[in-house]
Amino acid sequence: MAMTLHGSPLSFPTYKVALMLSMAGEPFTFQYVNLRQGEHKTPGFLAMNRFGQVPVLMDGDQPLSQSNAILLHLAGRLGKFGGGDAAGQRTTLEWLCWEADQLLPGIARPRFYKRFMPNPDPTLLAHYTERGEGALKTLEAGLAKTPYLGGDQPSIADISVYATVVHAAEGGFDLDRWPSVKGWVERMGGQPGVRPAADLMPMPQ
Ligand SMILES: N[C@@H](CCC(=O)N[C@@H](CS)C(=O)NCC(=O)O)C(=O)O
Repeated sequence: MAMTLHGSPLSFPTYKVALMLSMAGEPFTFQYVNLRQGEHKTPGFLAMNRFGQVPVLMDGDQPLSQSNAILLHLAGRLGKFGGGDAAGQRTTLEWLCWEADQLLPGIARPRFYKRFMPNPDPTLLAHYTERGEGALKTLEAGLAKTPYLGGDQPSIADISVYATVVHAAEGGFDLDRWPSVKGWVERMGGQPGVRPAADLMPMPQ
């Protein structure tokens, strides 16, 4: 049965899951969730995701939440992008935890303040921008050593991190300062199935 992804094309965590499905060649149906209208806090949505956030992936009648947990589920279920051997899987998990803790807030919050808030608090913007710059520095060091985060092949760690970093300019970050990151973004962009968020998750007309 085809899977259904509930979320928004403007959401980096939703984009991660759409990218994984597309790169794995797995067909899915997209169901738009209007966050402005609070559709993610309705009883029906909360029955799928106790956290009241997008994305949710319905795999059959099983609702899955937390984007990196969904990626791990899909890597096991589809047998793709899991990170290879035990050492590669450990490295992949380390990057996934770091992505949720450091990278996503560091890039997504400045992008949210700049793109969706009329008068963002400058202290908060500076705080998260500093975290984003620190995350890009960490990423630059990692990608100077190997072509992908876990080694020679892309894994769910690359998919998770790419979904955010490819939009870094929207948060005011300049990838020209990070040549290894920039090269990796180009390599990831050339992988089969990698397409912009709006192509993978068309908004309802
Ligand atoms: N840790 C979650 C984060 C998901 C998340 O932050 N989703 C945002 C959209 S990008 C959301 O639903 N925000 C609405 C809210 O938190 O009320 C994941 O990776 O799935």
